[in-house]
Amino acid sequence: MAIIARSPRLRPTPFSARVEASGIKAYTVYNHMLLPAAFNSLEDDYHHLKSAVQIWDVSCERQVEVRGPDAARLVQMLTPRDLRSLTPGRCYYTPMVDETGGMLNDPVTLKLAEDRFWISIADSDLLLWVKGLAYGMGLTVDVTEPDVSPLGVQGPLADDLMSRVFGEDVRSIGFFKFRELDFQGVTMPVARSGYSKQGGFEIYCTSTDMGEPLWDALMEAGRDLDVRAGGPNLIERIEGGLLSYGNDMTRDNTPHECGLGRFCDTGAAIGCVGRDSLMRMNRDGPMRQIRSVSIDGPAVPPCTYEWGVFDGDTKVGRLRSAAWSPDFNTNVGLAMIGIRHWDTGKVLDLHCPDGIRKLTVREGNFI
Ligand code: THG
Repeated sequence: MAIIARSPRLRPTPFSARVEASGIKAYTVYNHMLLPAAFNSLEDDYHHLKSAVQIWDVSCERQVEVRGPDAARLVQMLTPRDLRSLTPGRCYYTPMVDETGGMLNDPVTLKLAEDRFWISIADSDLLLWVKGLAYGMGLTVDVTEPDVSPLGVQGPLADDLMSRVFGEDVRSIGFFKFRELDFQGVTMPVARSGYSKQGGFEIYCTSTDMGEPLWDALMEAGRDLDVRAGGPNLIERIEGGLLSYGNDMTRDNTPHECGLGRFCDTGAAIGCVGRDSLMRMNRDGPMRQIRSVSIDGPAVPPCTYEWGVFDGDTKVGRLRSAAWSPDFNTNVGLAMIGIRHWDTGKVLDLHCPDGIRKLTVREGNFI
């Protein structure tokens, strides 16, 4: 397959030189930035992620900073999650919707201070929507993309590695909480979060200049832990049911269709621009929803567009992500399935590029 041509539009990151030196094999593009997709191979990276610790260049999780007297009001306009309980030092997974209740992004929102938030975005230009709302509503806020690049430390040995660089205190950081910690004289929020189910941290590197020193310090400290460069792993994130905006969901989906209803308190989220639409739809519940599925047969080819899910001649859903899972010895996937077909154990036909395969709806995620 052809390579991707480089130009300033496809932004490098503070860690790009180190990622290249680590033998990157495949990138994807995310928020107009390079995101590592594979180093050794998808499967080798997967086994290593589940057994050791990896450093992830997730700089592409760009921050939308909202700062000023109207910051809290503006951030609540974006999401049906009730943010009154979001206190400084905490992170919330926050579905963000437009006025129709359609998903615009599914970021992690950090509250740095009463008047200052970072919205750590998935792959859509959320900054433009936030700036538009701020301007249109005449709000007193600054909406910017600061020089902040998250670096993930993911895997079962993440606590051991992080404690060597940031001190033993990191072990007591709670899930989806962060602390401002010092690295070589620069303060960086360090959160217990990340796009895997293996546990770990995200360091919000607050200066491009500190990117390489930070990467090097972690690699050096973790040599005996077999630390390696890695990235969000397609197989592991499907097993864990971690959704990918643009792959598993788009603006055509509500949070409830995405199974994100547990992160919504729509009635209490006064000011959310999608509140009325979501309240109307929530009366009856969604007509389709994302389900974890297994797919028979050998390893599926890469799912580059949605594959139809059929019950006989009737299209009842679409598969959005899939990969071969070595640990579960089957193909794992995430599919949007219609209400009459989404029951656990339901067997449907998946129309793959290489033919028709059996697809089974699961009770929950694999991990
Ligand atoms: N970390 C940060 N920013 C991000 C991501 C991240 N931005 C882009 C993308 N990932 C946003 N999407 C997600 C999806 C899932 C989770 C986080 C961000 C996630 N979910 C957990 C789950 O579903 O099990 C826990 C959520 C919770 O309980 O609050 O972690 O990874 N900085």
